[in-house]
Amino acid sequence: MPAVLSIAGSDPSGGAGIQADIKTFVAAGVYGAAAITVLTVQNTAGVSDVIPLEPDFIKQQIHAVLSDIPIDVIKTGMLFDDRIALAVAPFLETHVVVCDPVMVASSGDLLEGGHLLNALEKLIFPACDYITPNVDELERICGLKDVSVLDAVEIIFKRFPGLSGIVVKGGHIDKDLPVVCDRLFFREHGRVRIEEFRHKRVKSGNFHGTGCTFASAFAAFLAKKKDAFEAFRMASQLTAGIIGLSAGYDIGSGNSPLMHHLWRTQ
Ligand code: PXL
Repeated sequence: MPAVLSIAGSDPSGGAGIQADIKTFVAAGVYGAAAITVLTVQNTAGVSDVIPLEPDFIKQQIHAVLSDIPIDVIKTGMLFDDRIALAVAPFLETHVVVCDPVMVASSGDLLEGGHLLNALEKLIFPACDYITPNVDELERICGLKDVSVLDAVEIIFKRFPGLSGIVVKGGHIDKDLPVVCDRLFFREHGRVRIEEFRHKRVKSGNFHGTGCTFASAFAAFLAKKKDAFEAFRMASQLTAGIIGLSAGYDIGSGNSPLMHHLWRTQ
């Protein structure tokens, strides 16, 4: 049975974080486990508070899962600060890891405590196989403003020789165009191969948890032993499909979440 462990934060409104990850694992047809890093207080309108859990308690959760259940892929989400990154990092070495470098919510709320970027770079990325930034996160990670996506990717690949792939989600790029283009940059024999997946831009505004969903779906399809390109295409298709299905269903006063339960695998 393919199984994925998500190490991420809790969103009680069910739209993002651990809750979105678990729904995605079900939709993608894998067993899902979840170790919680932080509790947030939030709803569709935004995040109003965050309590990070004790790093030792987070370690115990991860150890309890990994020592008991065969996990194929680990997906990380909101790691929040350097103390949590330090607790999580040792568990990543032995697994395929998809890291969603969560720093800011789509509502604009900051999802980091202290020294997060530095901790991601020092402790987490060196142990990852894939990262799934949006363009804002890509710029922050590469450290340059107004850089092309390809240049940013090349800079990041140089700095992290163990990374196999960078998925850049297209939702935040060229927002006026009717098409969204997600891209996988995959390092193969010293070259970067680019795979693109285009889908219609949905103008719903129901995008809460889209990033969590994409990264979890990608991790799930890798756990199902798809290669990186197939896993990327299937994750794009699932995420775009659920965005489309969710368009007519607004819940909450703010950025409405995705309706994972409407997804049926063909
Ligand atoms: O979408 C990023 C994200 C990840 N994890 C948690 C969140 C959010 C955004 O709100 O709340 C827990």
